[in-house]
Amino acid sequence: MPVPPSAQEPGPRGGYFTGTLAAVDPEVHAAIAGELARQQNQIELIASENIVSRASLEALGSVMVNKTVEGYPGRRYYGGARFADAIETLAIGRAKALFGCAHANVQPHSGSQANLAVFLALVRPGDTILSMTLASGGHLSHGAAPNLTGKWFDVVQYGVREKDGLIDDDQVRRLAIEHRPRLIICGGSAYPRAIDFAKFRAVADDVGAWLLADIAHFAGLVAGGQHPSPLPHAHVVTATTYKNLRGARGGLILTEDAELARKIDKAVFPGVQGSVILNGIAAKAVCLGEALRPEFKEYAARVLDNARALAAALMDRGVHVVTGGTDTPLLLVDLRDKGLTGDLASDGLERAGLTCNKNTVPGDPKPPTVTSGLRFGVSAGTTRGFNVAEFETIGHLIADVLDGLATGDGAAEGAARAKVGELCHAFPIYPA
Ligand code: DSN
Repeated sequence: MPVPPSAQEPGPRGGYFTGTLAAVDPEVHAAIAGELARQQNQIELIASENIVSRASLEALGSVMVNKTVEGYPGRRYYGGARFADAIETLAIGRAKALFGCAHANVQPHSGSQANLAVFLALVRPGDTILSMTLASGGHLSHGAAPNLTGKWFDVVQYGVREKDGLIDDDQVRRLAIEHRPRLIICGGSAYPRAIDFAKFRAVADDVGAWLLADIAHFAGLVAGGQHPSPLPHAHVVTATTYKNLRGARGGLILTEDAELARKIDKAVFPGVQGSVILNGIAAKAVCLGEALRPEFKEYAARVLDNARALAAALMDRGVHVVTGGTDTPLLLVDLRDKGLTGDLASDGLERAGLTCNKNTVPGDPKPPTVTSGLRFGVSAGTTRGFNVAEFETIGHLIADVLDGLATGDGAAEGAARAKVGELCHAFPIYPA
């Protein structure tokens, strides 16, 4: 007869319920320990990343991972849901309070899943949608050709003006009038400027379209009062929790409209998702609770100051910052006048301990695997404690590395690496 795990004698690695990861699976443990050291010793400038609190880590690693539920609080398809309901109800209430909206769905596993659910709720395959091109800062899940949304819908896309990198409102209106989309999307993953949601809504109203605002990259600024809210204007808003909301990975959908709320809930479950990732919902509840505290407003203000300080330091050093600055936690750099490509530049910066991603820029002649640009974000560094002075220093370190790559000065990366080490040491994360 098999012996249940609870009755097993602990072996050299400990028992099923007591053995630590280090003892049970040294290979996985070593990779996680390596990642912790990497995060502690590099400066994270990837715009979609942040550093979650100890409390979020605890919620994510909790026994909620064992529980399966489908449906919504009070309307589940499985028993034993009392505490699952309590957690999801908390997360929903906190999301509504944080963004000041009537309805929140906290179940999307990611921002892409949230967007897919909105498509399912609002449009049918073959319908026309209008969104921003990936190359201009849009997102894969907004109708990019290789994505399901690009294959199943008739996608018309607006871009940004090559001369200033800004959305061309006239182009948006002209395309909307010409193609009469059912859904218009604003927001994206590499557009650094504030979006005029009211203008987008006016266009949507004129052509009878729904307006979706994807605020994944600046949801924390909206929550912290540092960016206009899309909610009075967009019919539906999607966001992620893991960028500047500073939580674990996941998506959110918000709306003010009760009829749309019903459609969206049905689209998330059973439309595009099955059971709920409850440990993820617990972690979302934690980050939303943290974002409701007064200190989060101060964090959001520091994020914006830091992003602007980084942009200014780079421009002082002759680096071309697209649009000449930023209104969000991210900024985009065009490397063409330095004669560099994004892939080589991001590799050089990583050798110097500065992690970022290559990114296409407006009018980019290079493919997405190469690119002519870099995207930087300050959300993680700000969580670490960096302020304007540190981001000015980081701007100069980035410029030193780029100049070193452009001139063949091999010493630049090593010098920057030493300074990165000092900054990381002075602003530790997850101290032992
Ligand atoms: N959308 C990707 C990004 O912006 O980096 C992942 O969140």
